[in-house]
Amino acid sequence: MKIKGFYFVTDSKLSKQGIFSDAEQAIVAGCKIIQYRENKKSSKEMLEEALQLKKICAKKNVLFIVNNRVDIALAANADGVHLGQDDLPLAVARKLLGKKIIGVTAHSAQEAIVAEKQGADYVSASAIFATTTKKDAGKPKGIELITELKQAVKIPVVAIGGINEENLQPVLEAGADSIVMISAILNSDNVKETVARVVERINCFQAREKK
Ligand code: TZP
Repeated sequence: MKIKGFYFVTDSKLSKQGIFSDAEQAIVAGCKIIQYRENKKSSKEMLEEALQLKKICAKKNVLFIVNNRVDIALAANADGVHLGQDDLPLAVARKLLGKKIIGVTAHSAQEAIVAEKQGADYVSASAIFATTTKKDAGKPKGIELITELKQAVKIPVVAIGGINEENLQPVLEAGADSIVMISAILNSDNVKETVARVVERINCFQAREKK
C-alpha cells in the first residue's frame, strides 16, 4: 500500500478520548495510515498499546507504523517503522525489518537523498510550520522543504509540523504525497468529523492532480 493521503499520528498527551478511540475515529473517517507515537511510557506499556492499535488497523486494512522503535514495531507485527535522524541507522533497521515499511525524517534535501539511497520507503519533511506538539522539531522550514524534497527524491514525501485546515492548501500545492496533522485533529471538537473533512480535501486534490 502506498504512503498517500492523510496520515494520523497518535498523541496520548493531546488526546481527549484516548489513542484507541482517536485511531478508530480517524479510520472510520477514511484515514489509511496510523502511526503510534509515544515516548514517555515503558516498553511493556508501549507494546501493549501497539498490539491494540495493530488489531484496530488490521481489521480495516489500515497501515500501522510505529515511531522510533524497531523493537516495538517487530513485536507488534506493525507494517513499518518511522525513524528520526537519531534512531537506529536505516541499514540496521532494514536488516531487522526485511520488507516492512521504513520512513525517515528529513530536515533537508541532503537527508532525504541519503535516506532514499539507503532504501527508505518514504521521507517526512519536518517541520513545515511551527509546532508545539514536538518540542525539538526545530525551526520551521516552510513549504519550500516539500518542494525541495519532491525534486530531490522519488519516494513519497510526507509533510509534518503545524499543518491545519487553514494552511493545508499550500502544502497540497507543493506536492506533498501524504500529510500529518496531530494537534489540528486532537484539539478539534470532533476527531471523526475533522479527519473526514481533511481526508476529503486531500483525496479530492490528489485525484484532480493525477488527471
Ligand atoms: N515531527 C515533526 S513535527 C511533529 C512531529 C512528530 C509534530 C506535528 O504535530 P502537529 O500538532 O501537527 O504540529
